[in-house]
Amino acid sequence: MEKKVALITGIGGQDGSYLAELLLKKGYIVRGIIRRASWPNTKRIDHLNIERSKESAVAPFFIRYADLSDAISIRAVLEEFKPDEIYNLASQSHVGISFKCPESTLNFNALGPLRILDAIRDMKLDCKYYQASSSEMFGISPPPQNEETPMLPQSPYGIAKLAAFHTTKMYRNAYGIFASNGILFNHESPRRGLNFVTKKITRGIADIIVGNKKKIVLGNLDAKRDWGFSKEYVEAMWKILQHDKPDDFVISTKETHTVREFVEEGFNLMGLDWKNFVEVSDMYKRPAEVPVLLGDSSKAEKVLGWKPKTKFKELVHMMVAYDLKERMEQLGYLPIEPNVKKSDEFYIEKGRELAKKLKKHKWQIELDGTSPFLQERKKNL
Ligand code: NAP
Ligand code: G4F
Repeated sequence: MEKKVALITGIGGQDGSYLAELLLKKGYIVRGIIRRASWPNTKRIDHLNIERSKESAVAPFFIRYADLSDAISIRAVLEEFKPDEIYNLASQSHVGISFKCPESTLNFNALGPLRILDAIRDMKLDCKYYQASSSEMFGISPPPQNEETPMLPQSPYGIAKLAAFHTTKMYRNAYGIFASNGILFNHESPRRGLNFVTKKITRGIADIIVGNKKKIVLGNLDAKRDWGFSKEYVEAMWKILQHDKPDDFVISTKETHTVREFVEEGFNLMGLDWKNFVEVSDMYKRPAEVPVLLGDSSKAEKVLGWKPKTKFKELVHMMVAYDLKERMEQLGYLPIEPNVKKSDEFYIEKGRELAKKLKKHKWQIELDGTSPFLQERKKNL
């Protein structure tokens, strides 16, 4: 049987990288697009051998330059790859930044999907289309939110995603294109971008532990989010396109927690009181906020047989462990051993040991010579 070809936009992002791994494992030929400014920031997909892949029609993996704001570039990759499945994951994905850059957010996130869908229609491509829709579209609709919940977006990002959501449905209804929406609630991982709140917290904790940073400055600690694990959510994306008909699905964990709880859980893992290390600033508050997201993904469970495994505490544990490992290796607390696999608990335990050296309430580390880098820094204090 001929291998299926999948095209992933936003392949260099958190979800794109996990989805590429999943599809390659399933035997797909995987193609991706990145925009010019993304190169060489391709850390999440470098292990897939971008440069070494031979660019032939049957090569398992390679990428091209294209941009969702450039319809010519989109048509060129569709023409070249003739994909069986398109996963449109590319977007300006930061809600806070969408208030600062509303016009480009709407251009990429609302018009980008329109450009792809219209090219599929115009070129008469026989392919399935997945749209990365978002729980941010629900805005201030009270929880729990499911496929029937009214959408009342509160940000340029949410408005753009809602336009793309309806555009996807319209191309399905009007032109018979297999176009589906995954309405995904927040999902995180060690690969999460640095300015999303979960990663900012776990990276911040690791920085505090190694003496790189004194505090984490955050915005609204009361917001509640339904946080799942990205690697499991990309499986849902694939299942949505394997369903016998195009449809829209909420994907979530059915649990919600405040930002404060995330912070507390992370610092608790280190045996520290978060209140000594976190400051709140209006700088990170948004002009309008989505107060509570809590997804009801019963339809995906029933129709697709998809269910999340990783819940809140495991997610925090995994992300803190990853950032501790990275920082402790970078600063010489631990040797870099690429071929040695240690458990997450190992890094958490090492972090706890270092945390004991932090002087309470002073945000100061006792520089006892554990790390050669810190010894050097001590000299310059
Ligand atoms: P991400 O890590 O920010 O990845 C988005 C990718 O899109 C990045 O690689 C980015 O490239 C690329 N991109 C941005 N603008 C582009 C453009 N004009 N043309 C081509 N590529 C462009 O986001 P993610 O967390 O993986 O999320 C994947 C998708 O799901 C996004 O559409 C997001 O809005 C949506 N979503 C995410 C969540 C979540 O909680 N993660 C929940 C619901 C929906 P650069 O590296 O160059 O910026
Ligand atoms: O991590 P966040 O920036 O994620 P947000 O805004 O919920 O958006 C994410 O999830 C959406 C799904 O609902 C995706 F569509 C979207 O692409 C993105 O992946 O913020 C989470 C919450 C917000 O309420 C925010 O106000 O954390 C609050 N927060 C508090 N302090 C902060 C901070 N958010 C960020 N980014 N940085 C802070 O310092």
